[in-house]
Amino acid sequence: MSQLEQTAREKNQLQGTVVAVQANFYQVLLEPSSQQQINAVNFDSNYLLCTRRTRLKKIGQKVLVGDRVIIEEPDWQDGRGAIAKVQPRNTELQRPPIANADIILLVFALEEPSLDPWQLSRFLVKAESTKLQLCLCLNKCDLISQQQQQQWQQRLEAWGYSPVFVSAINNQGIEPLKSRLRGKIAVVAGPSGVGKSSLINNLIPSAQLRVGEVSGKLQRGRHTTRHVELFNIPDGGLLADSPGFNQPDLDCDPSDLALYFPEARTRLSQGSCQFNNCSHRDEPNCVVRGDWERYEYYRVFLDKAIANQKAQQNTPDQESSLKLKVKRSGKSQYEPRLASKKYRRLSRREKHQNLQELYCAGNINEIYEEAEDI
Ligand SMILES: Nc1nc2c(ncn2[C@@H]2O[C@H](COP(=O)(O)OP(=O)(O)OP(=O)(O)O)[C@@H](O)[C@H]2O)c(=O)[nH]1
Ligand SMILES: [Mg+2]
Ligand SMILES: [Zn+2]
Repeated sequence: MSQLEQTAREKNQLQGTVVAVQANFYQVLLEPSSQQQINAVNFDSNYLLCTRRTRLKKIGQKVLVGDRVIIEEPDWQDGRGAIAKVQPRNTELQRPPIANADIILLVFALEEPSLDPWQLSRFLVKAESTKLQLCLCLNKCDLISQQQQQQWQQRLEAWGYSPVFVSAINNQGIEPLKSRLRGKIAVVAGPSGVGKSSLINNLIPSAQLRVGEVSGKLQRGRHTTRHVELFNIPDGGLLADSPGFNQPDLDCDPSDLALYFPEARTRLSQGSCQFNNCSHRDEPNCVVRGDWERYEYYRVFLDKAIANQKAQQNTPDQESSLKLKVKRSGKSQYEPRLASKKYRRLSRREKHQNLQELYCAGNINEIYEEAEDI
């Protein structure tokens, strides 16, 4: 038993993970360390519906889905509790707002829609840029032959990935996938229609996500747009669905791009380029440039990342740096915007911004922001 667990037990406190937030209520999944206390009172659930202590409100401590929390004074009769403390976060994503995510479960289909290596690479680069762990899951393997599967496997291994081949409809590969997710908080990402919801329903039958239903032109699953929720995988692990999104932007720092290709990372770990700021294009004595399949992708993505960076530098975002102030006289003028809560937060958590695009589809941001501010 850890020191933390021991202290918690002595103080009659419980530990848990927030799995859903709605209005001022937090659904908390109690940790196995609390099982003794649960058994002692014959409580028949692993969940407590909690509020947040006023003290936390006063210090502006937000509680996010994924937060590990300490609950005090559980009311077992009503299944209620109060969150007294939020443990420090390991990671924090803005959209969807999830704390402590460990791993991105990137789902693509092998067929229907057919696997496009360029689109897959865009998602991979985006996911790599979050620095979270990555699990590549290729679904609908029932639609291709054994031989085709082997070809993909070899090709992706050469890229530096070891994908899990699954079929959400006939259970293939589900066990290996479960073992990769055990004990982790995973966030699902991937384009629309690849079977993300089907896969989650397979892993967690009680999730009952809608399948094959695409809402409007934004093409995102309906269930996921309402609120963020972590589903408990019966064999261990927590999983959040996310809306489908077809083309993440390549908006990373161009000089970091090579690090998001495992093939280039390997080459850079084995040697170094002549120039520190080598862009790995035409410079002499470059260790990255070479005969690997996705070197061409790197070049194309690099051009896009550079163009993206230039476009951002050339168009100062008036909206974000200035605000329109209407004076009493009725006249209006632009004034520098003081760092608003929203912008301050974004810059502080820059590291995680990239991931947002894996999830954002249109106005889903507003929906999340609203939910967060309730
Ligand atoms: N053949 C086959 N079809 C599948 C499999 N998994 C899902 N499908 C089908 O693929 C379609 C899309 O599945 P969804 O689970 O809704 O896909 P999604 O990724 O959640 O899509 P969005 O919510 O739009 O992002 C449905 O018609 C599923 O029945 C599979 O393993 N094999
Ligand atoms: Mg879906
Ligand atoms: Zn180089």
